This record gives sequence, C-alpha cells and structure tokens, in this order.
Amino acid sequence: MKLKHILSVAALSVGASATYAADSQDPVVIPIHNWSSQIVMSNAVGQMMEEAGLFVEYVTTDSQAVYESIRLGDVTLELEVWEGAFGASFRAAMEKGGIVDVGDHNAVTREDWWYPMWTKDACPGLPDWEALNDCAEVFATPETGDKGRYLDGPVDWLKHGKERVEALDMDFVVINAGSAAALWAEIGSAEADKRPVVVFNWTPNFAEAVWPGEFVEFPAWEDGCDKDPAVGPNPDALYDCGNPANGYLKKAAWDGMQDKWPTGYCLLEQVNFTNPQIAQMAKLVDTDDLEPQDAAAEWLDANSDVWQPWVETCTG
Ligand code: TMO
Repeated sequence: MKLKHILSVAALSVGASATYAADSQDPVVIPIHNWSSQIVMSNAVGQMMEEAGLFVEYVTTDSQAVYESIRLGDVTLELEVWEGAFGASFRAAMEKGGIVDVGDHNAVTREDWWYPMWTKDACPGLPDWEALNDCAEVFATPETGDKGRYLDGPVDWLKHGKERVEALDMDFVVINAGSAAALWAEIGSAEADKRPVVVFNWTPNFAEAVWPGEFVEFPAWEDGCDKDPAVGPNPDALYDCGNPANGYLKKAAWDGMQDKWPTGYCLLEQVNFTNPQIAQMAKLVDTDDLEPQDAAAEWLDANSDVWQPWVETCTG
C-alpha cells in the first residue's frame, strides 16, 4: 500500500474511535464468487472497512446459495446482486426474511448470449435471435453435430441456457463453461481466424474494451418469465425471454448487520460503483493479471477521491 494511503488511515483514526467502538470486533464476512469484478470489489470494500477499523474475513461461496447464508447471518453481505443471474435467489431470500436490500449501484447491467463483432460477417441478421437460429450451423462443432455450440456460463450462475433453447425451439447445444476464464479462452481462440462464436457474457466487464461485440436480442424480459409459463412468447414454457437488458446491480446484507457493525453497514450503504469503475476492477485481474487483493489496493490508490468521502461519512 502506498504512503498516502497509510497517512490517510492515521488521519482518519483521530477522533473517530468513539464510532469504531460501536462496531463488533467479529469479522465482517464477505463472500467471494467466480467472476473478477465481484472478487476485486469485495476486496476493495473489505479494505475500506479495515481502514474504518473493522475486521474482515473472506469466504469463497456459491453465488446462488450465498443469499440463504446471508439470511442466516453466516455471511454478512453481498456486493454484486446481478438482476439477471441472482434476482430469483435474492427475491426468494427476501420473501423468507433475514436479508435486506441495501440499494443499487449506479451501474446498469446486462447478462446474456453475446458474440464478438466478427461473428456478424458469418451471420449478418444478428443481433436478432431468430437470425442467430437460422445461422445455427455456422456455430456447429464436432461436439455439437449439425447444431450450433453456445458456451454458457458456469452452472452456478443459473443462466438457464438449455431451458431457453428448448422454450424457443433453437438448433443449439448449450455447454456450461467450467469457469469465466473458459469463456475468455473461447473468444480468444476464435479471434485469430475470426471464427464465429456465441458465448455468455455481461456488462460491465473487462471484455468490452478487448473485444467489441453485441448481445443477441431475445424476446424482451418481462417480470415472471422465469415463474409463469404464460409470460413470454411460448405459452407453455419458462425462460422464453432474454435477461433484463437494463438490469440492476444491488447490494444486500444480513438484517443484523446494522446493529452489529453500524460503521460497516453505513459504508455498505455509501458504496456505489459505476459501469466504468466495475469494468476497470475486472480489467486489473483479467487483462493486467494482478492478484485480486493487489488489484483492489491499486484501485483504491487510484480512486481515493471516490471512496474516502464514504469512509469519512461513516467515521466522522
Ligand atoms: C454473474 N455474472 C456477472 C457473471 O453474470
């Protein structure tokens, strides 16, 4: 950590000890998942909390089961509740109780089938999903026969690619990537000979600065598309819609957090990132190859004007 960082810690701790004393000495438990912005953001906010005098512990958890863990107080918070991937698990936990909505980031999110721009040369009707389906054989591989290959996200992101292919009667085989890195490898290996590919991707992400591309336009998301077969174009199927095109990115917490760590909860309320800030966090790991803790420290060093006021608001 750079010197100005250390100095700012010293300055902040003067006169703020009364505030700190109100917080439990138990560690705030911050979950870590399997995509880079979440890992870096979690470390960055953890480091902010440490600067505010709190103790922090990181645990690697499943990105769906985490909502149940928060509800039970085993995990304290979640920094990236993506509407597309986690809206259903978050809503289910909210209905049971024990978890609170701590508000939205500025960021607007989208997660869906995506292709690098060169793919359009082989399938000019894109981004329309029916045009994609008419081009299915362009995406065929030995593994998928005469059907197209779609590389979906890791299973725990619950993207329901297989259900969507069935619901919309598409000529695609859905394969789940083992990791986010496998998605980037798929795009990277197609780049050399401009082979058409369609993979799961999202924004904000580092990828948009590396590979210009577009999301496939599926029938627009409507509330209930994942719950009520009548919603969406196929009256008998769930998941016959795209993910929300202007999705939220929320923060969530165990409902006991505010009493146990009032300063920590105040900070969580203050935390609010934009699309470019989140894309930059991912880039520090996925393009620049930093370790997540170092990426977080570097982001904090470069952006103290963004987050120092949050700490001051909660400790002043
Ligand atoms: C949950 N994710 C941002 C990877 O789509």
